[in-house]
Order: sequence, then structure tokens, then C-alpha cells
Amino acid sequence: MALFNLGTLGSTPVVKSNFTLSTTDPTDVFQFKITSGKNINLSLTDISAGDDADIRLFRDANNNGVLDNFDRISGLVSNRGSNQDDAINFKTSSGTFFAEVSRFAPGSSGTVGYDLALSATAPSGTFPLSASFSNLLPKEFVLGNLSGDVTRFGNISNTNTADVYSFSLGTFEGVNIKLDGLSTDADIRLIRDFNNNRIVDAGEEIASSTKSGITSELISNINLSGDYFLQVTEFSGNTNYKVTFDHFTTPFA
Ligand SMILES: [Ca+2]
Ligand SMILES: [Ca+2]
Ligand SMILES: [Ca+2]
Ligand SMILES: [Ca+2]
Repeated sequence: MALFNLGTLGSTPVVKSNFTLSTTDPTDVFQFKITSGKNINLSLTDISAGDDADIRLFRDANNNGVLDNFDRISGLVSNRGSNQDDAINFKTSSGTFFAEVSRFAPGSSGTVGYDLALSATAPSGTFPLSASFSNLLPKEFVLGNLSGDVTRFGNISNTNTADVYSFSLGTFEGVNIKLDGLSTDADIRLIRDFNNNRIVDAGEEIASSTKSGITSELISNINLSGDYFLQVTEFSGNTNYKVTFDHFTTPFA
């Protein structure tokens, strides 16, 4: 196991690129702390083709500065198959944490490469009753090029505060995006990752809808061709949701 201590994690993403896991060194652990209630965001991307890595998040529950079996009693995991992106978004109080990236042996052929981004974003208002959009862009739900209407159902909560959908529009195509079916407040925003670094940089948020309560959210008339990310984010607790991508054609490119 390789251990990396990142110190205090803040909203500016820390990116570890081109890291590797092998049969003899199958886990990397990234230790960090947050000093107040925040949203911890982890995004595991660029997993090498033909391989599988997963990510887990543990709190240093016994405050001894070491990831031990006591800490492992409870934790969060993202373990999608093959080389799909994995992500964790956790709204939590201050403490020391361990993000563990591990090679999934049955799904991997040799050395596994990956990129990991970590951030701890501050709440927009009072913790924990407020939203905090993640500034990371894992492709959790890949919709591809929209050629018709798409409806997806999901769930967000304090242990999964964000879902990220990736999609693209071709020329002469547009979309209206609606979020409804809520039991608590949730919000959406639309991003174009112009510099392809899988991080939301200044100027990359194209639109957002952040109404209060269980009012449905709408981002309408997006009609420029290109690649997009839609984030669905919780505001204050567990809710199911329905997101609808209403596809239309336009008379111009
Ligand atoms: Ca995985
Ligand atoms: Ca411990
Ligand atoms: Ca970016
Ligand atoms: Ca809302």
C-alpha cells in the first residue's frame, strides 16, 4: 500500500494523474482532513482500458491517524465494472478521512492506471441544510449522443450528494432538461468542460436551476452542438428524482 498525505483538503481540486496499481501494490490511500462540515468529492477517471479500479472512503473513526480495521467497519464505496468512472460525494462533518483506490483483480489484466481528483466543497449556506455542487466531473451515467427523449430515475442523499450525466448534442439538435419527482429539494446545473480536465472551471457552467422546495427544475432550449455534463445535486437530504432530456431538432446548426 502506498500512502499519500494530502493535508487539509479544500474546494480547489487536488488531482493525481497517471497513478498506477499493480498485483504487488494493489492499493493507494490518500489521507486528508476537512476542518468543517463540507461535501467530500472523489472522482476516479481514466482507468486503463481492460482494467478496473474502485474507490472507497473511510473516516478515521478512532482518531489515531491510521486506516485500520475499526475505520473499515463503515465506509462508502463506488465499484462500477470495467473501466467506467467511479465517484463518491459525501456530505459530512469535520475529521480525517482516507480515500482508498484499489485494483479489482478479477477485472484487471496487469498494471492499472488511473487519475483521481479530490475536493471538499463548502456548503452554500448552513451546514448541512444547503447545497454544494461538486466541482468534479466523473461520467457516472453516460447517455452518449441524444437522438431522442431520454428519461432516467435516480436517488441522491447525504452519502451520494451528486449524480453526473454526460451527453452530447449534434448539429441541428437541442434539449430541454427537467428534474421532478422530488420529495426534498434538489437542484441541477449544466456544464461544458471546455478544457477537458474533468473539473468545473470558471465559465464552464452554462445554466442552472435551483428553485427551493420540491419544485421541479428546468433548463430549457440548449441548442449548441457539443459535449455536456448535467449535475443533479441534493440540497437537504434523501430524495428520488426523475430527470428528463426532451430532445428536439433545430433549423440551424
Ligand atoms: Ca470500478
Ligand atoms: Ca483509524
Ligand atoms: Ca474544465
Ligand atoms: Ca431545487
